[in-house]
Amino acid sequence: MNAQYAYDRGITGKGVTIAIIDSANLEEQPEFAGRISSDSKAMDFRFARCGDCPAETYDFGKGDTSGHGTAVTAIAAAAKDGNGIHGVAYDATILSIRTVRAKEILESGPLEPGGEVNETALPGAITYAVDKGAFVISMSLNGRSGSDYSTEYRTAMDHVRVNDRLFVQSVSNWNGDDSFAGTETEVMVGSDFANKHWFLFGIRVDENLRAVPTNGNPGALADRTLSVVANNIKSIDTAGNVISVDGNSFAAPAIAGAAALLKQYWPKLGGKKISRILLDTARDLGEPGVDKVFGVGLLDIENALKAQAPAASFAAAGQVLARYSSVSLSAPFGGSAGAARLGAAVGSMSVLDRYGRDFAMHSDASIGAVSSGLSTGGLLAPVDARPMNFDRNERPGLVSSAVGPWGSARPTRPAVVSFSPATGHAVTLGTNIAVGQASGLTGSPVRSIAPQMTGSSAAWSGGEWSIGAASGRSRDGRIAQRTVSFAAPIGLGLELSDIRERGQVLGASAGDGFDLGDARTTMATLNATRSIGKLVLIGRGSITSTKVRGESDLLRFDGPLIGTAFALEGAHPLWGGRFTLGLASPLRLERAPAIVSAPVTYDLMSGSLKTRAHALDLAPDAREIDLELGWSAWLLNRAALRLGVAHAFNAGHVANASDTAGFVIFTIR
Ligand SMILES: [Ca+2]
Ligand SMILES: [Ca+2]
Repeated sequence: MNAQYAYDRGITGKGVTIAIIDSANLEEQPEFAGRISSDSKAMDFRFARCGDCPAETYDFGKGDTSGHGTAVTAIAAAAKDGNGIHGVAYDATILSIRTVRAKEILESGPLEPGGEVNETALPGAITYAVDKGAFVISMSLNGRSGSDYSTEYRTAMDHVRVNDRLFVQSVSNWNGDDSFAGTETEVMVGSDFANKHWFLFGIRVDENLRAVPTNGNPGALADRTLSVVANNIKSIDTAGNVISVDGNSFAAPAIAGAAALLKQYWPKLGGKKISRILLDTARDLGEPGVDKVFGVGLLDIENALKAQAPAASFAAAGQVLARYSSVSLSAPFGGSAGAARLGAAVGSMSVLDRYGRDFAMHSDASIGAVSSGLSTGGLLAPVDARPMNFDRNERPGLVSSAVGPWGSARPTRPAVVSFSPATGHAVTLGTNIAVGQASGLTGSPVRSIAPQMTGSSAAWSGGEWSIGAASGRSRDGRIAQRTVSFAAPIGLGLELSDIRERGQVLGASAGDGFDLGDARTTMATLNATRSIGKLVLIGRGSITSTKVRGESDLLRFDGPLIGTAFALEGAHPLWGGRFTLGLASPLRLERAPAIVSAPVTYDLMSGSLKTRAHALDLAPDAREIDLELGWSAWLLNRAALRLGVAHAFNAGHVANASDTAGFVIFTIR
């Protein structure tokens, strides 16, 4: 019956009361230790010792003379204690109700309990079970109607219905016997079937799921009948020894145990709904559909515990969770760390199935992240040819022009022209050159936003002053950058950049139908250069402010995004070249307040979604620090050699991530 699925989820029937109306008022014994309700009792046996004698009642107290009640109870709820057997709901509370007649009515003295059912006590037992909080009542008995107690039976079952409990009964063990027509069951359920939604029949099948020929049948209640393997199964005797048992009696308590498992997990569900779930999720046996041999089919607890809704509804729920999957967060947000944070806020929700049961659903799709690994940074970006040996003391006129050897990697080839309008002054004009690339081995602080922007530049320098301007855009046209820079003789420089992104925010992007908005970033960078002997120290610090407009309903930024970046570099002549040691940190957001529409509940049947606005800061916790080591030299004034190695700590602003890259670049002009 696939109950392991329940146990694996900690569903064991704990806290749910199963009433067993049978021959036993169970004594404490290891299989039921601590779980027999103190309300357990023997129903009074009413009798008269002779024709004229006054009516008496007799209480048989604790015990189980026939052993039937013990064996039935064990199927529902014997302990999973490593000994003997265990019941379906092995942690359930047991309300043990003994309904037996006297073995013999004596003229005087105490009576002995017999094996026969005290039918007059059954309606009272059912009512008592409901009143003492039993959710499910299992009764492995049958009987003909026509007694004086029909009204009581019907009233008792009405009591089950009104309190939304569940009554489970076994079909007859008599071959071909209709267990409904003309029985107390018909009285209880009603010829009009008014109480059928709170009633289940259990019928046994053998271990090969075949019908047992001697079974009775559920008659008109086939659609309220579940099959259970109850032939040659293990139970216990009154001494707790394992025995083999057969009979429909053992089908009903198994169903009661299954109902208790569902009740534990969804306490709000009543007998009507839980029985409906058990029936709907049973596995059809025999001829297709409901039949009198197997009822609706084999009890399947695993299936009953799973969300039930059309497959298309699950797919639609998956789509709801996947709405964010096209989002890809960039390095300033911490890449994968930011994606994990956003995913935690929006990656799961409750789904309600056709029975109103809630299940946790998690997204299959994760939010993407753009790596900011060193390999995507400045190290391996194409290096533009520059007039690297320009000598500002040359006479005025055109002094150099250069075309880089990486032209094939670009739609057009980069070109740089420098000339000297007056002695000591230089003007450099460039076109199709890389824009936004900073010095330092790991490249620009905004390298992860726009690793390759090309455009034009103009710069003038004279004395120790310089002024420059550059503008460029990315190959896909989504990012445009304009920069002005200024350097003063005291070794201080200021650079202001305006970076405009279309449909992305600091490199974070999303797929079709999810517009992150347009971002405009202002970046201010302060440069300082100082020479101490042959050692040159360069420091750079940047601060950015990003405004986002026109974003999605699913994700919007609540105020400007503030980020920082810095770099320190020391350079010293070494081995005929220049040795550099650098410490850098690429752009990292310090503040990125976002409001996301987080899915909360999705109704699989109606498709309605409840969301809530969830505020979170998408700024990363960690900060990437890059340690850079490099050496560059001109060889014969026609070729340049650059080599270096860099290691990133907390790479991509992800705590404890690391990245290492090395490179050798040989340039021939
Ligand atoms: Ca056991
Ligand atoms: Ca069938």
